[in-house]
Amino acid sequence: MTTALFDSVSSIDWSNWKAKDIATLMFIIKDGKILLIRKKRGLGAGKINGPGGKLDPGETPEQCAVREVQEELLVTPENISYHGISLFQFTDGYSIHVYIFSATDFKGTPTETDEAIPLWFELDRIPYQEMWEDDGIWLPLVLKGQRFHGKYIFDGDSMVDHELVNLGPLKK
Ligand code: 6U4
Repeated sequence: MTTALFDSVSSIDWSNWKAKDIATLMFIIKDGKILLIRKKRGLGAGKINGPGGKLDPGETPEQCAVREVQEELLVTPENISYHGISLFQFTDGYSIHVYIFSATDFKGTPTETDEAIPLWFELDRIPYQEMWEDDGIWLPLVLKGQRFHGKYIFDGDSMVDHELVNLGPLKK
């Protein structure tokens, strides 16, 4: 018999928890629209998500977020804000710690690459049904300029539990 190790947020000792991967997400929001991607490979391939990816050695989360948008969409985000973190524990043992940023401007033209197809959406037409299940919980806080801290338990593509703390407006 196997016992689920991770079945709820409260079953985890978060003070000693360390993610297997550290990654970032960057949401460019300009002129009433948000720039998302159809992810072509990696974790969540096929889903719509923000651009982002895993931290390279020696870079800060913000540097990673900018680099990933440059690599995935050939644009450089500008006027960046930091919103907070999302901690994901998967029931198979995988875990990922994601730093979340937004930007109000960018340089360049969003372009399809091997990793991603750029997609603009009106802010009231975000395709949550094609995104990770947690996005519907915290992306509205990004749109409202809020900071937050979230913890999520996933069994494959299904979210089994979560806890989200709203930390208030962005720091100026
Ligand atoms: P490689 O090919 O290793 O460079 P990379 O695109 O860096 O891949 P990958 O595929 O491991 O990273 O995916 C990590 C990305 O997936 C990060 O941008 C965070 C995002 N991500 C993972 N779980 C998520 C979730 N539950 N909700 C969400 N984004 C998630 O919105």
